[in-house]
Amino acid sequence: MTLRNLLSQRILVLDGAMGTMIQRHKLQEADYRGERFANTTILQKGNNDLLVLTQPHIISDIHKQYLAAGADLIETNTFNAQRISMDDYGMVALVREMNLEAAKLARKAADAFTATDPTKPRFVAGAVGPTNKTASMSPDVNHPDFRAVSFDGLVAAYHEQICALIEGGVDALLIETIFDTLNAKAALFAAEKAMTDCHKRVEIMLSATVADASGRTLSGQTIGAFLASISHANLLSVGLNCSFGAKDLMPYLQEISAFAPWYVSAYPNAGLPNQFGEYDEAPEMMAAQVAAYFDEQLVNIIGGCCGTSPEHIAAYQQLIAGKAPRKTPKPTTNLELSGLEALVLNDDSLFTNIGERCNVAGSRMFLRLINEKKYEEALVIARKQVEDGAQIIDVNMDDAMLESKEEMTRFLNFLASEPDISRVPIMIDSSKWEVIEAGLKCLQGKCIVNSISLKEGEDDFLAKARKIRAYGAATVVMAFDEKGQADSFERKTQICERAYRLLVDKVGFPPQDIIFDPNVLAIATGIEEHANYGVDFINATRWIKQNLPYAKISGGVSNLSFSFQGNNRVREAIHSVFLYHAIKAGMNMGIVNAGMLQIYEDIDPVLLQHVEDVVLNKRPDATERMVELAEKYKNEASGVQAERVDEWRSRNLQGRLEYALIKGISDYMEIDLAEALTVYDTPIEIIEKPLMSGMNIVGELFGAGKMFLPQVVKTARTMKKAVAILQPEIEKTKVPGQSSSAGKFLIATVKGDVHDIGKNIVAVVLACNNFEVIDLGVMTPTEKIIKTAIDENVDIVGLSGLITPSLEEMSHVASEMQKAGLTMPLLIGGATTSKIHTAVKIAPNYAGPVVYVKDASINTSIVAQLMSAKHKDGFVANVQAEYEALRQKQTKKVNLLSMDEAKKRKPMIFGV
Ligand code: B12
Repeated sequence: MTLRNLLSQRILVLDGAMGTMIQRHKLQEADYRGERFANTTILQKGNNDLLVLTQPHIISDIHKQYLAAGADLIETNTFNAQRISMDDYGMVALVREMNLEAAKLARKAADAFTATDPTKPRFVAGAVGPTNKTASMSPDVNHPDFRAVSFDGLVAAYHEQICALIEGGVDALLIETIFDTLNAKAALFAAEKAMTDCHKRVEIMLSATVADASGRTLSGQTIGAFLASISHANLLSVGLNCSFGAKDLMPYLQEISAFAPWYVSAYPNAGLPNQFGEYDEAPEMMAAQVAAYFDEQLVNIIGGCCGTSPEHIAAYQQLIAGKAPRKTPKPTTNLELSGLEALVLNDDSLFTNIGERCNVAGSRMFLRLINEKKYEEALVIARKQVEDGAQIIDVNMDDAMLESKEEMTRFLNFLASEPDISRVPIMIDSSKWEVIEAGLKCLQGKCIVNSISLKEGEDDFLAKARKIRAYGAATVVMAFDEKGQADSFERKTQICERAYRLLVDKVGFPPQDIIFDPNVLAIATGIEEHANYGVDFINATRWIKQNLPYAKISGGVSNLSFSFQGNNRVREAIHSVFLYHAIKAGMNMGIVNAGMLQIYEDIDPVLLQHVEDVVLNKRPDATERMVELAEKYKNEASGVQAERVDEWRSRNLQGRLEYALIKGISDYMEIDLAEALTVYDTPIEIIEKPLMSGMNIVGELFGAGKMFLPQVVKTARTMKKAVAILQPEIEKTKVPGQSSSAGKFLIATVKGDVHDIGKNIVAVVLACNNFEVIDLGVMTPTEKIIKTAIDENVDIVGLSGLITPSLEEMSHVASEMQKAGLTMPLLIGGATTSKIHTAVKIAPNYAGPVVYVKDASINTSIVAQLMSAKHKDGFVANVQAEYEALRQKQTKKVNLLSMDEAKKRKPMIFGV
């Protein structure tokens, strides 16, 4: 029976703490040294890993206690047994021996228990700790790019340790207490290498630790980002250990459990140590908390970390009887990338734009700053792109006068120190493999390599692809082969298909991690063969989408309009038209200059016609006609900046406000809003009528691919500015003389959602109605909402959400509120929410009142009724009756007919 087989049948129990069990022996310096190291000069007290050599009976005895308590799986005493940590004790030379001995001790103990009862086989996991150094962060505040340990240094240390553990006979490796995912990626890299070198495969288990209530690792990654970063690994299990006790670990475990395509483990510590350094959570207490993991079917492996003992393990062992293990979800076919946060791209995702300004070959300013070693200033360029809506940042250091490899490493290390920037995934862009590899060694997140190709033949292509996989990145594949760059539809599709088959069949590369760049080449060059380049790209994109499942398509958009350099109006129009058609054909992402995109709908009709002709190669004289027309725009500034002031300023008030919003022009907001205040009854009406109508147009254009994210970000800023201008006016509507609080209102945009304009408006309006508003901001985890609701004893909770996944998140918050025993009203709002969804999917999860609210002004009256002792019950009863009716109606709708009945009722077409 293998570990994997057994896991498919039941929950397995892992052992508990080693360190705190050793502490019970109150060992002194001499005990640690034993006879063998009596004369060593460095103090050894605390070097627990050394005990496998100096006090092996103590370690053996702890293993046996855990096995006797029922553990199926015990860990070797090797948490720190690698050269990086052992350097502190001057014991580097003993690393191999320690790991071999530790594995043998655990093996012997486990085998002895298996021999007494072969129906319960026992297994050994080689413990591989995080080391005492972190590869993603600088220990020196003055030098954010400094690293105390490198990826290569970690790989060498882990390789030595893991080889010895495998030779010593472990069944699995448990890479644990991960606080920096880059360290873990180095351990995974080393484990694969060690298994190849030792000609033996063992299972790999991973376990991360969350640092604080933010639910992130110490190096700043969310659980989702962590999962994406390790998605390349061939794992047995993933999970969480240590942290802050079983209860508080629950929400993070729920998240891992929902998504991880492997078995899930949890071995929390016995709470945080108290003021005396002791752990308070007794076995019965923890068992009760752990029981909740089983009830929710969250785990496949349970165990204990710091402060837990054989008594804890025995208690868990009793609990698992009859409990079903967690079911493993199907592996995803989404492209999952990450920086500090995850970026998941599926078939429904909108176009993803990649910021192109951190490229020394494309931005003179960036090149100058890198040349002058002004990294802090270069970071401003990266930050600006993220603020403007870039979801991935491309970094390129390919300049003949630069030490590209060193610059790539340094800049990526600097980037990692800026959470606002490093929250997005990075695209490592270079034509030199050594620069790409240097970049791969710096990033804890799952990044994209840009790019590899068949230029140097299959062997080179396969070797690079395997390396990329081992580092855990996705890759761009250029349509380039031994014969050169693909320029026709046939060549593009042929090369992409060949590359796809090689990657998928020979390397086992997940198809969703392949991003083809079928080459965006310049059109309208006057050379006839170039005329169809745009069309060939678009058609190749469509073909790839249809024939190479899950692969993505990207491209460098600005190349297309190269012939019109210096003529920004025309270039912007060409980019927008091209993107409009390429996205429809399936283009998923592109390297674009966010500042060089026109809104498709707004392109001057004559220009649009000419650009469509030239991009889609619609007529033989398209280039000629375009060149001729381009003359007209030559001296005009960028269409994005040069708004035709006169025309739109003469529209009516609603038209002007809408236009300003859609274009993101704030310059006239004060004047127009002052006028609006004389026209509309209340300031809130201005928000809800003309401004909202503008935002809705933006939403429609965005949804139809006619507006791109950076443009929407600009719009959002303008809307926020408008709300800020109106805020003092809204405050003036405050009822005078009412000083005491009308109640406490907690409001939050739910986890995974960044939209906050609507939420902020609701908060302002409530505050003006004398509510004490607690605003938890965006991306709020459920547990934070619940904790604040309890701690602050709020009267009402309001959730905002604008993207589809928020709907499910809101249902989840409702059920967690129910579990926490809350009863206050729950209000649901935001563009994607609806009365029907609230009634059918959210309200049934929560016994307290649940009310869908369409907008901020209705909210005021709803809240007033909910706070009124006189009206509350009647109002709630009405809402509940209405929602019940909606649920009934919905149930009827989905009641399907039987096959016979359906046949009977088939429509009579042509009398048949
Ligand atoms: C502006 C905007 C953005 C901005 C947000 C900036 C910000 N700080 O909020 C940016 C550019 C960052 C953005 C990003 C994205 N967006 Co967006 N965005 C919009 C847009 C155009 C307007 C939203 C808005 O602010 N409306 C104005 C406010 C005032 O309206 P409101 O929020 O509905 O609020 C009112 C009421 O609903 C109510 N209310 C709201 N909340 C609450 C809460 C309570 C308790 C109560 C009582 C009432 C209430 O009161 C408010 C005032 O009356 C909408 C389109 C649309 N029509 O909604 C798309 C839209 C919501 N976004 C969309 C998408 C897909 C995205 C992205 C995924 C795009 C991408 N590829 O990355 C990302 C999401 C990232 C994430 N994880 O959340 C889609 C969602 C589709 C879906 N069903 O999932 C939309 C619908 C656009 C579309 N048609 O495709 N977006």
